[in-house]
Amino acid sequence: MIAGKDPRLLVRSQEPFNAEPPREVLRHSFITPVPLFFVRNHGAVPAVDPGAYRVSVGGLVRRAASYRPDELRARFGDVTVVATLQCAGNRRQELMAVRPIEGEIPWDAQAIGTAEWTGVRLRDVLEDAGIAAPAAHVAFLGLDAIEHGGRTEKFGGSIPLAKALGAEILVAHAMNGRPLTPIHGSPLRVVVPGYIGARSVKWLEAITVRADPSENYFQAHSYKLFPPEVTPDIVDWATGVMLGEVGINAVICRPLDGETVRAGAVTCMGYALSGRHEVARVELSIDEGATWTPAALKGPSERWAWRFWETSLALPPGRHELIVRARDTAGGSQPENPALIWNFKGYMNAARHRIGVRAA
Ligand SMILES: Nc1nc2c(c(=O)[nH]1)N[C@H]1C(S)=C(S)[C@@H](COP(=O)(O)O)O[C@H]1N2
Ligand SMILES: [Mo]
Repeated sequence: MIAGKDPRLLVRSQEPFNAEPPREVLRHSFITPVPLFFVRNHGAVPAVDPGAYRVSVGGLVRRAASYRPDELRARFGDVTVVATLQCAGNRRQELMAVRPIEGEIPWDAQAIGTAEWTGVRLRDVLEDAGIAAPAAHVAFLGLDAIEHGGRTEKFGGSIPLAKALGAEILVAHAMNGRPLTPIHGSPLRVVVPGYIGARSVKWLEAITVRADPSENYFQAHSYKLFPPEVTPDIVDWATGVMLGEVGINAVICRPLDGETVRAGAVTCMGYALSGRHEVARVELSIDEGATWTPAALKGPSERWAWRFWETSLALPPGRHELIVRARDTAGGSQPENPALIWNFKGYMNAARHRIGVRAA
């Protein structure tokens, strides 16, 4: 196992290292301990020379700059934001059960975690540099080189300028009160709460203000959404929708799928999140959606973090299918089943989560 990571992690690939915690462990704490926080790497963790490391700010700005991490902190000051990061591929396994998906990591529902991120506000850095017209997007580039289709390119992506100016967007140097570990992006990473994890670029080398979204492979090609009828052989990549904001989602963490529980009152718990609005309501059904039992929203309520929920269901002896559904404060709801939103890259599975249990 990687230094500092928990041996209970479910390792999806060793090189590059990709892993997620077991589902029942994920629900133990609102703030995910760093050893249990999922890891998503597209390439090898880059070797960073701490003495030479700087992050540059350029593009459509009046004063390009570059900073060592200590200079950045001294100039702009630290803030801490509690935020959930969720990979766009979270819950891909359920999409794969609908129809195969080739060449992607089979994430269960734990490619997600919540941390206390500390760093400077991206907006302070941008305003200090002086945003110049026709600025509309902010691009990030990492130091890690990734091979795809015979080329090598550093990992990058971008977010709209309006999002980049939000007080929640950080250039972070710490996670849960400790310096970032190499695998989570040290010395500096971006944290974009409310957006897919891919925009939270690790090992940050450059911030570039642009008129258009980044042309990096991971913005312009990968991390795009296509309708269910599009397959890899017919895809026109230009027509894909660039992913950013994360919608309403909910997952049952306990009981576990396939578990045998004692018949009677069964405690059910899980997480829900919305990157856009707030989680308004979580409900469970054991009768294929004919009736719904509300769950209580539990624990901390932080604007950019998941919401924990819990309820008790009366389960008579026999087999049961538990379904969870959530709504956000704008009335947004979840698709009824993953077949409706299947896409050949396996992104953004926010269908109602189901598990099977036996009560005895
Ligand atoms: N430089 C770089 N940044 C990156 C990645 C990467 O491979 N390289 N992966 C992205 C993806 S897809 C996700 S989901 C998050 C995962 O962050 P974590 O590994 O700290 O959990 O990092 C993002 N930032
Ligand atoms: Mo991701």
